[in-house]
Amino acid sequence: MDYQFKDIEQKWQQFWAQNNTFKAEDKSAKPKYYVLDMFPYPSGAGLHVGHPLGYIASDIFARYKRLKGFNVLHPMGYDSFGLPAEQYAIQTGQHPAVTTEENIATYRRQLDQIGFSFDWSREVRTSSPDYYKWTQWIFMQLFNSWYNKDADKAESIAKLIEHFEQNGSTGINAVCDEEILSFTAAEWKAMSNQDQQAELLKYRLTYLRESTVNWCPALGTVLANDEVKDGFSERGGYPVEQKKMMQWSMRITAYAERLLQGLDTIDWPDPLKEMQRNWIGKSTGASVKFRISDFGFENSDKSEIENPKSEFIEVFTTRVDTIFGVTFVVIAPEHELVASLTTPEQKADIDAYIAVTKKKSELDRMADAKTVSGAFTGSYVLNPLNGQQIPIWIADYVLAGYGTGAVMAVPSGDQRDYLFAKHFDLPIVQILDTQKIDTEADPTKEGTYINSEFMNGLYYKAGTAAVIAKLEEVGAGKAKINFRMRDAIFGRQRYWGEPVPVYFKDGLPHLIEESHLPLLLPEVDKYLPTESGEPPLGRAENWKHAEGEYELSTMPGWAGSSWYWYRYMDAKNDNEFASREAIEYWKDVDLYIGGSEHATGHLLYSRFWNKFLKDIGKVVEEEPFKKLINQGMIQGRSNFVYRLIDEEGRGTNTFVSHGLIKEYKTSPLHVDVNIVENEVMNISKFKQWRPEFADAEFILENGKYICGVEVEKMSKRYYNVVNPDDIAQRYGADTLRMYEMFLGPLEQSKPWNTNGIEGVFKFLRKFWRLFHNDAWEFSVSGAEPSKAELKSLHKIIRKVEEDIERFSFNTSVSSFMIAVNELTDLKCNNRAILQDMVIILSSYAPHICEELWTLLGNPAGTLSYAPFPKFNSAYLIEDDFAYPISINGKMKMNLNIPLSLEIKEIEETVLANPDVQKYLDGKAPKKVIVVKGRIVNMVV
Ligand code: ANZ
Repeated sequence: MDYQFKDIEQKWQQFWAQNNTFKAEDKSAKPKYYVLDMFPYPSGAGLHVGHPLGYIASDIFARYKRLKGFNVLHPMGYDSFGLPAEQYAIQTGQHPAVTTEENIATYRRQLDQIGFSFDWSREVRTSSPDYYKWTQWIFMQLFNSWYNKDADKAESIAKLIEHFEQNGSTGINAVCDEEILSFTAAEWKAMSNQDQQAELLKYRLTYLRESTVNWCPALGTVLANDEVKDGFSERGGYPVEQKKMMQWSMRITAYAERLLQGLDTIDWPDPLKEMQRNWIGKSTGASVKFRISDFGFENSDKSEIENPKSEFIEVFTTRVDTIFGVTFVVIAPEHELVASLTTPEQKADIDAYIAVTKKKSELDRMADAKTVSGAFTGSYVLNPLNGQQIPIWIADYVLAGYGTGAVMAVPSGDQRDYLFAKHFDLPIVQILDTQKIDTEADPTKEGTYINSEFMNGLYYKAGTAAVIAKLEEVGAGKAKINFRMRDAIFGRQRYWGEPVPVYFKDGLPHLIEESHLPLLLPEVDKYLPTESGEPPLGRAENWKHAEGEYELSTMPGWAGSSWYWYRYMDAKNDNEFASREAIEYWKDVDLYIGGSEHATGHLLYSRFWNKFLKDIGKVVEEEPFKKLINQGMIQGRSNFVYRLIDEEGRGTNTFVSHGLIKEYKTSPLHVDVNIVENEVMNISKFKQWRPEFADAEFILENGKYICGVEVEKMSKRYYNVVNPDDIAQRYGADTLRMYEMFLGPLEQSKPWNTNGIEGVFKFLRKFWRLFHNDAWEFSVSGAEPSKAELKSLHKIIRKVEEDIERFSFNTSVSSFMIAVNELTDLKCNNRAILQDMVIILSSYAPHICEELWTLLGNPAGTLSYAPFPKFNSAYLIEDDFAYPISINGKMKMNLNIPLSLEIKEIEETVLANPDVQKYLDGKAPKKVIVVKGRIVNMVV
């Protein structure tokens, strides 16, 4: 029979499903291998051909590992909470659970059609209560933990309370809020429960705090920084503004150093690691305290100034060695000391400036490095090392949330400080370095020179270490490491997410009982905020904890995806998020494949939660994903038609073929790529495509309408979306799988181009042909394989093994084609050879291989666990050598001669060869030189 891919694929997909072929064993004597895909958000649009790229690669790898004798865990699920379903619900009133369910069904159908070897018995859905029960449970563990810097790990709050009861707050070295209280054990015990709880909240790993957030009024929610692009929401493109709100936060900063160090232990792409390093943003420097001087208040009415909150302004600097060049200090407009430092004379200026700043987002503030703005507070600080008076300014280039929100400005060292000094006419002091000792004042240089020395009256440039030592001595500073990373906001004012398992009593949060988990998402009448501006959960009726009000915000999109790989290990467990046994067996993900867009979101949060779960003894590995690969994007390949423009500049209903557009005035228009084949448009389909084209006319080339082409993002908007369903229908899943790999290296972005798919389809048919005679009857021979056949086979065994191990899937596809061509030329129909070929090809094209495996007479069942053929280098040893034959030093030809022949025999073979005789023209050579295995040279 000819290659009937439809029947074959359907048959095997059913077989795999019915027999749970890919169910991973919970316990096994085999070594484990965990291949994970980033699970999809099931959107309404379904999959396009770009989505399965990574899934196909991981599936090939998973199938290959099974053949190699591993117990493979290769699961799939859905990240099914999220904004789009909710937006749709708002528009249509449809419950997000219903649309999510429908979308999941579509995804599942599409995935099944591609023949993935997923273990569906372990499917997870983040929006299902038996899953989010454990997301809530992890939240509770975080709430019940604090970070002990001395132990460098999270510990239980109970342990912290114990310490407070015995020793008060002394001896605690925690990652916590800045304003913590100092107290004795007695004072702690004397505190009301309310005050104790308020204090503990400052230590918890998930905690409430007022923070400036990206508020998106149109979406009615707070967005993470990476969900905002240029002041608009990434999804939907709605305006985003800055707003202060009480928010749940996650103390990810506690893990900053470990998140950084861990990167050195994992096999991830370097650019991705670099993005995480930048995001974590470790800076080594110093914090310096500048005493606030009352100089500025002398001429004004001090009584109007509220009691200064602090005697110092603390700055963070990475260049403490420039401390003698400080000519002003700048604090962020939001800095808590602004009000107390502002003199009455300066108040109007400062207020006006703060009003302007409020309108700018942090990103704008950082991006806007060129325009200088700021205002003088009227107050001064003293340089701790030379007592100089230094004015205090506010400016929005200093960010409130970074370092201490205050900088010592050094115009001679820092570009922004320099521009600021020039603009406001502030002094610029050059710092003398060792080479400049003798040139006290260099008139060619701007500003005043100052010696940077403070020891022994000698003129040195003070080095960082010396300055820090001096600052420590006078109690004005110390070495400090600062991280750019901030704690992560963990709340959304939205409906379709995990409820936070917390209720409020007397203004403080309390966890619900663990036995009450999951805290179910309640029903609401509308998915919109309440009239009083509360999140949608505020609409739920009779949704109340016995002791107080439930938290109304839900968890952010990243909650459910920050631990899901553990759930797959033991997806049905009702008592634990996964059993100890399962976690100790599967440990971590060996190979993770997914898009690079998750570089600093999902992949950072997951590492954070993993480290936390390790600290509390629930998991065993410090890093969750040992190896990670980012697949490239598949871009769309758009087609264009060219509308003729008439004399008045109006568009007509006539379309000019691409090759002729130079001769006319036209304007391009996207056309559906599905009605174009090899750039030739199907005119009648075009007429049906849209009513306005029903009587379109065409200016053709050679009777055809040829379209233009461009590579763009694959998007509905460009009519260039190719649906894998169509490809699978037309060519089959095996062709689709191989073709997606054939497009190019996995990590690279590349345009989808259906033009080449025929070639892959023909290859599979040719492969099928090897097993069949001319009448398309299955027919293989039991004869001994020939050397040439064995050579072809072992070449491909080695190649495919090497390729898969280094994730080079595209190169294998071309090698398969070469191998099948070779075997076809050899007229190979040898069972032994073909059976091994079937196994090798099966991870790429599993359906056809399963069918041939059965036809070959193997016992009923699957080849998924057959042993991968063993490579034997002996078959590749060459028997012949193509000797170059030279006459009088000139190379004339190559001659294949068995390597086993000795010099005399080689000489005889050469001389007997009719072609050589032609060259010799009947003459006998004077001399024949034979170098065995190298060359034959004759002198005539
Ligand atoms: C004095 C100095 C002199 C500085 C010099 C730099 C160059 P990174 O590497 O990013 O950590 N800075 C500190 N806090 C800031 C804030 N909240 N907003 C804006 N800028 C801030 O950079 C640390 C440097 O950035 C610090 O070192 C400080 O300026 C500034 F020649 O202090 B420097």
